[in-house]
Amino acid sequence: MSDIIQKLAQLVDDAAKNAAPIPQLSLEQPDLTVEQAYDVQRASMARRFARGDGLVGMKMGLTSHAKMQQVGVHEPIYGHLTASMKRGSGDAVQMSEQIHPRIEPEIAFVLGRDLRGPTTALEALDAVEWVVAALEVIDSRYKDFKFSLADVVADNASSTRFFVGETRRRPDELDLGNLGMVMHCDGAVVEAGSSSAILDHPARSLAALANMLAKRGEFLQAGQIVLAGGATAAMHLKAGQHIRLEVQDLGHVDAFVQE
Ligand code: OOG
Ligand code: MG
Repeated sequence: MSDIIQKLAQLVDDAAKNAAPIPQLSLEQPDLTVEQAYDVQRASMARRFARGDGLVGMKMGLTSHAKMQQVGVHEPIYGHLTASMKRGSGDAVQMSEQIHPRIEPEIAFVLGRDLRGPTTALEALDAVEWVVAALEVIDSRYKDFKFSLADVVADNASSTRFFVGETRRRPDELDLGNLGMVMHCDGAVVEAGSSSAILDHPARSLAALANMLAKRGEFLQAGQIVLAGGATAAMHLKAGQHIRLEVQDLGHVDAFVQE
């Protein structure tokens, strides 16, 4: 099996590196389990790390009904975030480096201390130093953005870029379970929602992540950033767009889309 895992890891890694879509892995490997798909994800990340990229945090995905419905997969998943994916507010994403990117509004956490599962949402929140607004760009490496649960897990949960806002707040300075979130494209509102859409409270997403990692003997580390998952459906990107997410009490974060 480990040969197959390595082969699949190379496929998703090359697809991401070259922005070239591939058929779903599940077509050739219908028996690939979700646990094996996480092995593929880790093996593909190891390839990136060997090229000099570094881990900066983790992302949760499919933590809102809107997101689950949009992609037809109904279970929360996680992926790894690396330094080369990270952008600041006002930075750009290049279409030439993507296949068919979409963008979505997120809440992100910066951890002040390590967080190990098993844990509860309340305990998990205690490990959070800062809460920030974030935009995530996702870019499934599969043709037509279509995938099974195992496919999307193997593909590092479609992650490609994330933009972090500059306004930082302590969790207790916010009504974290119900922050208004409005995403604009070129000045027009395209999606509006609330942080409550993220598993009823984004801290639940953080705890769920710590608990999933604990099953593999892993944990979240102080200083890492965690994306809690899109609060609304994601929007297709086109060159020239200016995307802005405004989050109640968390300011805004901007992403520009270039050729
Ligand atoms: C899977 C990744 C989902 C989120 O925030 O829900 C995700 C996808 O939609 O391609 O990042
Ligand atoms: Mg996301």
